[in-house]
Amino acid sequence: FLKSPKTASIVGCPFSGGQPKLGVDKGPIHLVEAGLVNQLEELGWNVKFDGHHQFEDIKFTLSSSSVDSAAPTASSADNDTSTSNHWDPPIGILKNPRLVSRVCEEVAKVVSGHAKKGELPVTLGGDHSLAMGTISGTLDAHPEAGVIWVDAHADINTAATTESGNIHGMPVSFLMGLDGNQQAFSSFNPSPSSQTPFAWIKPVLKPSSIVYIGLRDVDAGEKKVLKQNGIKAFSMHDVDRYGIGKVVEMALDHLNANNANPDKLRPIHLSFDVDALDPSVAPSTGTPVRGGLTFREGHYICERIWETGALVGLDLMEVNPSLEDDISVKQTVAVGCSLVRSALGETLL
Ligand code: 5AB
Ligand code: MN
Ligand code: MN
Ligand code: MN
Repeated sequence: FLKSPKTASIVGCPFSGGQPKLGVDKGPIHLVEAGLVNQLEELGWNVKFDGHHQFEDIKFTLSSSSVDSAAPTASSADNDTSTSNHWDPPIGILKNPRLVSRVCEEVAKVVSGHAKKGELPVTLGGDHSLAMGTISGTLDAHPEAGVIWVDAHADINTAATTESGNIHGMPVSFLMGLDGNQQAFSSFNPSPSSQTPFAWIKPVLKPSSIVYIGLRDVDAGEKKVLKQNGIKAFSMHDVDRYGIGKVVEMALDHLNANNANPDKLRPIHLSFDVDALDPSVAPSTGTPVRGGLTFREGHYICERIWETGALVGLDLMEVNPSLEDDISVKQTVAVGCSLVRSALGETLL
């Protein structure tokens, strides 16, 4: 994972099934239409973009092998994730579990394929449930990789702790194979098969292999999970106390303290939820929380990670161009593009 020669593969994931608000599936289209591919080429990258993944075949297959006897129709494969489909009823309160699982399984294959060719996969969401796919893909290609998760939220609810049932608040728990999920899924299906949702995920993300930056809206159940598993997290309180420079050094040190090969920096997967930024900087997102990262703090994280030379995977998630007014949408899309550029080596001077 050297800084050159370099190919970035854009994986556009217009997917919203991990949460109830329509529009987040339009995020990747807007980011690309704003000129992201060109911008990265201007930075010297060879950019591969083979179109946005539509996942239509997944919806069609799922709706055709409907879990109840209702006749599948083409219209049942539409994009409305605000209500549950008859072919994908909730498991416990988890919404769209089969669809989210299959889409992420597909994303994992795509990301791992690009990464194994030595490319840098840049996944554009879409909602953050997609990180089950992107991080599974990265870890498949780079088993020793660590994750830096930049978000207002910890996204580590289990089936036992989630109060919303929105799977975009849960991806980290599945990547770690936490107990709350094991229990819920074994009571749903005592003899899990490869068809059981999320059974494909190899729960290989160790609690010591992820570090959070930007947290400020963590559910009570999630706080327990973070504590019990000794997971390192830098909240906005820490950003205020230490400054972003120190926080990112501590985050990098934490990942590299658990480095099997101390001579070499651990590869890094950066999963950036745009809601980590303050809503005044990135208003068009589904779960905004005030008191977030400034424009510069967000960019600094990306720049510093680029500077390590260890970046092997990048996600830019939760841009929702259907929320807020036109100016806010433009602003959010522009900041999304500029975060990606910073992570891919755009320097200030
Ligand atoms: B996002 C909440 N913790 O579980 C939940 O935007 C919010 O990917 C999750 O960070 C936010 O529903 C998920 C309340
Ligand atoms: Mn591709
Ligand atoms: Mn978030
Ligand atoms: Mn998130």
